[in-house]
Amino acid sequence: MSSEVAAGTVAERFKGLYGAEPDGVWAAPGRVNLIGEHTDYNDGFVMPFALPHTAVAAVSRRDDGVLRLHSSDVEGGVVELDVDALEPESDRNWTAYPAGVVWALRAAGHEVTGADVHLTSTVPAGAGLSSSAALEVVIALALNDLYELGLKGWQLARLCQRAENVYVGAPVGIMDQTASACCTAGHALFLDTRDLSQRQIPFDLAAEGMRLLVVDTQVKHEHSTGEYGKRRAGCEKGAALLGVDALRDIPYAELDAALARLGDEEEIRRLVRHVVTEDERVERVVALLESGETRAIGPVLTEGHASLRDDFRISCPELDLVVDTALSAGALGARMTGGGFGGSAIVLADVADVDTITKAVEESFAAAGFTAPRVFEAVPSAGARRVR
Ligand code: GAF
Repeated sequence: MSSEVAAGTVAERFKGLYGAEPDGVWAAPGRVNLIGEHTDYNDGFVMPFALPHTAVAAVSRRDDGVLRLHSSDVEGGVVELDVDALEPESDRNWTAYPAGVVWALRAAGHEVTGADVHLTSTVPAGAGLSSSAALEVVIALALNDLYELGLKGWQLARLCQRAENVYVGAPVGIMDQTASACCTAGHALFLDTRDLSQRQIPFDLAAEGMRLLVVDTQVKHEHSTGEYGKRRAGCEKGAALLGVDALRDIPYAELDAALARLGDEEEIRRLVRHVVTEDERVERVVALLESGETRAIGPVLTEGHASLRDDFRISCPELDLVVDTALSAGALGARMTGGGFGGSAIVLADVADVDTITKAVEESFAAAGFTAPRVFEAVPSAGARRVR
């Protein structure tokens, strides 16, 4: 169902819950990251694009300090909160994401005095496709419009990241929120996470006879649990040992010298090597796409997977199986995407090979005794927007 069609259903349900039409309906997408993994909290480069899957929210403004939240994706009724009483890390439910955005807006000095919200999302949860960022951004955009805050996409993304870091308590970077807020249809977003400067890179695989498949392994991941935070802390330690603000500041040409300076810090050395080489891979992919050599990005994606598996150590048997099987079945490139420890892989393939690859991956999962994966084609889609 498109976000525009879902808008009607969501508005209808809103009326049933709250007894009046919503002031408007907004949509914000999940994302796939083409390349640039675990570089965002190192001030580096990323290259996500928006999925057609969105969180869709019907929202009305309130001026009495009450925030009412309801989702048709979760059991339970309307949750009612007092905006003055919102407290970081006090909520372990889905409501922490929208409430966190209200908290972050108010903490930044924006006078947001409440809202009625009903939402639903088609972004698969726990699949590494940014279902949380979509939830945050759709609320941020709705409140930005309803309270006439005049904030730009990148500013909303920063506030959503703060909501997730401080209110939810997950130490994520800025990629997912910026992707949801700023991506445009038919493009991948080349983002410098240090200053949030952006370039929209045309990415129309269909025109070139290729497809990008997303394979959701159905292995759920959770960022607020330890491993993501450990990698982040390890990267920060690496930057401190090397005397730079962030690993972004280690030039690729000086990587070997930097690694040598890390002495017997073997684990830190692996993290640093991943981040520095990954930034270089993003720049290579941008250069290839801009010179029309789209097929040639395949091996760079695959290199990225090896680095995440062997150096950053955040893959899992299911993700590795997708990559190995897809490559053996003729894929041009494949890698895990997102935070890791489960979630999804992406596969770049010629149209003619899509069915063979899909079947091979499904059969390999069955043979390994893994839960059947969910495979779909990812088309670069629009970023957050008002749909009604
Ligand atoms: C998750 C985080 F939310 C992002 O900020 C990013 O670090 C990503 O993992 C890894 O590239 O999606």
